[in-house]
Parts: sequence; C-alpha cells; structure tokens
Amino acid sequence: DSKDKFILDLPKVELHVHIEGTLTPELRWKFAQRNGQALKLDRTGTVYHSLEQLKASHNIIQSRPGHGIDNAEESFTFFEAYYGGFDVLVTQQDFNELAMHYFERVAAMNVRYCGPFFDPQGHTRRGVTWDTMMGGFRATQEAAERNLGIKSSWIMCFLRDLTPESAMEHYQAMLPYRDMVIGIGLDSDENDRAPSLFADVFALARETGFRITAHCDVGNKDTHNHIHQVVSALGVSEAHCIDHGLNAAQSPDLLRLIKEKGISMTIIPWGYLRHEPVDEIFPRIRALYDAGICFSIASDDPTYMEDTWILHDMLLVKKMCALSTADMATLARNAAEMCWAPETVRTEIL
Ligand code: ES4
Ligand code: ZN
Repeated sequence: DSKDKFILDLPKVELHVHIEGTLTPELRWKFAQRNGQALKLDRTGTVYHSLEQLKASHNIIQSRPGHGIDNAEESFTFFEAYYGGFDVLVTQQDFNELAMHYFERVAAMNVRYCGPFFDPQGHTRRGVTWDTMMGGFRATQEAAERNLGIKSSWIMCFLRDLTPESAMEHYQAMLPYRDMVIGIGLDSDENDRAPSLFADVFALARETGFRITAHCDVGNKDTHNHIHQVVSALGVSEAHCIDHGLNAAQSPDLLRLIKEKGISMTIIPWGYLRHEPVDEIFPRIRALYDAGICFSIASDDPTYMEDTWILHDMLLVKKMCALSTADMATLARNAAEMCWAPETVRTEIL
C-alpha cells in the first residue's frame, strides 16, 4: 500500500549486512558449477545434484525455532550453513558477482550507502588470497558507485571463535587495502568468546583511525557482560557502534551507558525471530526507540533469514513496534547520521 511505498522510497543506509550472508542458492549453484565443485551442504555430507535440492536445503536453514533448525539433530546450525556457503567463493569473479548481486538488490530498495561486512578469515583459511577477495570487492565498489549510485566502504570482521593472534595477522594483512575499509567488526560464534579477548587489535585499529563495532548477539548467555565489555575493553564510544545489543533494553544501567556515550546500534528484527519469541523482541526494540538511542535497521544475512532484505526488516519493525511513517523516517535518518561515510556523503543522503 501507500505506506509501504513510503518506506520503499526512504533513502536508506545499510550498516549491518554480511556479504557472505547474501549468497543465494542460485549464486551458490552457479559458482559451484563454474568452479567444478560438488555441493556438500550438511554434516551428513549429502551431495546436492540440482538447484532444486539446494534451494530445499536453504529452506531448512531458514526454519525458525520449533520448525527445524534449533532442535532437529539432522539439520544444521546457522553457522554450519553460513560457512558451508563460503566454499564456492574461489575466484575474484565470484567475490565480485556475490557483492554486485547484493548492491543491485538493495539499489531497488533505495539504499544509497552501505558498509557491508566481510569475513576474511573464512576465506584465507581455504587458501583464497587477499588480492582475490579485495580485487573482487573493489571492482564491485567502483561499479556500484558508477552504475547504481551507491557509495560504500567495507567493514572487516574478525571471527571471534578464532584466536586474537589470527585477528592481528588479518588486521596487518588488510592494511594494503585500507582505502577500501572503513571499520573493523567482531562476529561469528559468541559463546564463551568475550570481546575483551580482542582488546589489543581493536585498540590498534582505533588508534590507526578505523571505526569499530562488535556483535553482542541477542540471547547470548553473557550478553550484558559483553555489551559492557565492548565499551570498557574495546573502547566503543560515540564514533563507533554495537551490532545487536538488544538485551541492553532489559538493563537500565546499560541503556544509560549507551545513551550517555552516544553509541549507535544496528538492529535486525527478522534475525531475532530465530532465537526469541515475538513478545521478547519488539517491546525491546520499542524500548530502545523510546529511550532515544540511535539505532538503524538492517538485514544481517538475508538469504539465511527467509530471504528478508532491508526493506522487509523495516516493514516488520514498523508493524510489530507500531511505529509511524515519521518514526520510520527517523530510523532511516539515524542510519545516515550514524554511518561512517564522509560528511559530504552523509549530508547528501540526509
Ligand atoms: C552472523 Cl547472525 C550472525 N551472528 C554472528 N556472526 C555472524 N556472521 C554472519 N552472521
Ligand atoms: Zn551480523
């Protein structure tokens, strides 16, 4: 309807999307064919012989709690599915086409700027070179600006289930490409992996002029401690960001801390449905909004979350938090305000 059209037309900035989490079954199939790979998706080692079978496997991945993924022994976890998809990314062309597909998709949703995440450790450990990865991403960055009018800068994430030494090695290896990279993030499996483990590399990145952000996943058992550590140990402040961190809504102290420090956050409504009941999620998002915290809506891993992209996340949050079109314009403006693009780019969008 006309209200949806209003949301579609809002100039958007997307600040939390994993480029590897935008791999569609179609692209996965195409790259595997081109690279001469068999597609083995689950831990039983089943080989997929057709695109139809592969699509069906994404449907299992996309199931919500109580619908397969979390409790079915024979299905795979989100991270197994996600890292399984990495295997088909081999050539510069693969990285370029993956990223270009994302930019084209969100151009149609009126995204004007984005800061996509990438996970270099998931690629170097398979023998992919930095030139392959960054060459593909650079070609996309240039083509997206030229042909789609979308400006962008990359955010390199460390896999927190790997060591701080590996993070430091990857930080150093990225420096030759630093003109493409605006920020440093922390993602992957948060269980028993405190942010403070990575304090040294984040301090170095901050002092060198990178923006920083870290995932504080919804429902993680240590989430309040981790949100606190992102501020106290990683040095996240006004110029930086927290990804998710929704559980701060349950803690007056954390809400105050985030508000006082002027820290911004990224919120991914569709993703949380995989972990938490509806009435745990949306009142908390609403509480962040009512507390006046600056957060923006994003898509995280669209093809592993029932094919939901930034527009769908915005429509969901509008509906479930009972936000007005003016509120949605505020959220869109938040994204442009909190983003790490140069001032000239941000004012163009605002
Ligand atoms: C991720 Cl949903 C999620 N959580 C943590 N790390 C990630 N990397 C990609 N998607
Ligand atoms: Zn994420």
